[in-house]
Amino acid sequence: MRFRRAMGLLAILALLVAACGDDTASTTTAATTTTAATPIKIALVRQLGSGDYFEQWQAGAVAEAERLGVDLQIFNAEGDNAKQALDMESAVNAGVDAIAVDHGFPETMQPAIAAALAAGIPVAAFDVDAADARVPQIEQSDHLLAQLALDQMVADIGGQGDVIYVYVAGFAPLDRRNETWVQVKADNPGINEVAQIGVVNDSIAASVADQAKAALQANPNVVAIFAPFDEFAKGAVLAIEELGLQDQVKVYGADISTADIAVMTETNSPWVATAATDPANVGAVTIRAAYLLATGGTVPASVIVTPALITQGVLLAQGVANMEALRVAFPGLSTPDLIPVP
Ligand code: SR1
Repeated sequence: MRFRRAMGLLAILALLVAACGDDTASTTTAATTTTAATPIKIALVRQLGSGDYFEQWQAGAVAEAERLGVDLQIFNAEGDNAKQALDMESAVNAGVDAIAVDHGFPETMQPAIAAALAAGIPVAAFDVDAADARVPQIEQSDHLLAQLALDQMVADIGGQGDVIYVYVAGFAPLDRRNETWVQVKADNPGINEVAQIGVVNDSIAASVADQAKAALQANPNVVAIFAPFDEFAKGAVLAIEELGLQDQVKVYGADISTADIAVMTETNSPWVATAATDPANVGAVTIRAAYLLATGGTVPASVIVTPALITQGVLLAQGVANMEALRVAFPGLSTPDLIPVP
């Protein structure tokens, strides 16, 4: 009898141990499942990273990556094109799920993008000509962007006058804006481009200011500077203010930031209009495109983020002093439904 009771107790104990074992097994399984669900890895390979536009753009990209639970690895070549090509190689070797390329020259980036695609890694491109139909091209409608600023300039100067143009060839967005400038000049023979200046280095505004000052001194009848990049526009403003020409020469720019808004709205600022998107929004759109590619979704071959014309008059009238207020005043600058990822 005692033996049977002991056996019974042993059996109950065995059942309890087995039950405990089952719990342990399911916990382990759950833990393993969590570990297996590794985040999507995206590499962001940038040609440039400094300056208002590029800093805001990256902040938007990082925030969107966080929202999507993406492991985002950022490479910034800081203008070194050979390094940007090497960064692409590093991204491929890191085995990321997709690559987002931000700016870059065709000669360095097209072979690098082709290599990434050959390795089975999808690529989304912002402001870089990938020359491959598999790579969605994201841009800010640079033709429209330039047209918006130039329409304002042509109206303000009555379609005629001496103009300084700020441009550096080779950057896809600037080349597209240049096509519009060429057309506007052809359509308005009274507009006389007296000087072309421009540099992209690690102190763009200061360098352009030096160039603009010399160009203004050599051309005393200039009435406007077309500077379709905010670092160019800031340089133009510095030169005009240093020469005391605020009442004679106006600046028509591109891009916007809180710092740009401050420059545009300071007393007697010559920067009277800019055509722009919200750079943070564009960075977010680009990350969503790369995320969809990484997860088997489809992205249109061409993704356009539409710019708006932002004038000094509107900023002052609406009391816009920073990007937060600008987003409220211009709700179209936010495009959460462009390349939506829930
Ligand atoms: C050097 S390229 C600078 C431009 O890139 C982006 O498209 C911004 O709009 C900026 O103007």
